[in-house]
Amino acid sequence: MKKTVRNLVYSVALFAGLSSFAQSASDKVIDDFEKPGIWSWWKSPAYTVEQVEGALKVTITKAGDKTVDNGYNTFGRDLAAEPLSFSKLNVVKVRFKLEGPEGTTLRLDLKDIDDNVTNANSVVKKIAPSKEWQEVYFTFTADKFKQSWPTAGNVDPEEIKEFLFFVNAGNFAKPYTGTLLIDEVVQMSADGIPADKK
Ligand SMILES: [Ca+2]
Repeated sequence: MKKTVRNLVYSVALFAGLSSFAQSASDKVIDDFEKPGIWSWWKSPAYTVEQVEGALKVTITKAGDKTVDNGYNTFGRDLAAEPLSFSKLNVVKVRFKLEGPEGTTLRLDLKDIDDNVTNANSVVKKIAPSKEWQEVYFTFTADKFKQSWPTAGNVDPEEIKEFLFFVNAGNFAKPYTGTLLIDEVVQMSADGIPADKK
């Protein structure tokens, strides 16, 4: 009897867990910022990062200004403990809110275990301020796995160990100051991208 009750409790818990799993089965949540503490995120001097109400709050100061990191200011996540394969799940979805007087750009580069970075054909998205959460999708097709700086090379899509985000990268003439909130970062397949967000 006890065992039956325990199994029932377990089944209900499992069902509840599955029901709350709103993503498609193949999606991989990289971070949702719900657990206390920020794990494996790092930043350059143009940013401060903190955890606020289940999101990563990135306070941006003059990103793109050439006097800081040559105008390519990054923050990112270290995935080295479990490198990711991008052969099937080749899209990164970022759920975000931009608080700022105007829009800017968000770029995502991937770094492999040999420190090669997808910077030859970088994936850059325009982002606009909003009161509601929005989603932006970074798609890494095969042509994106190339490095041009500091030397030319290939990036291994099977062994990605780091995400590097850039706000307003290289826009030297107009540095960006504002706040970016990131609610969730998800690795997913290209079929999951809504038609209007491709
Ligand atoms: Ca969250």
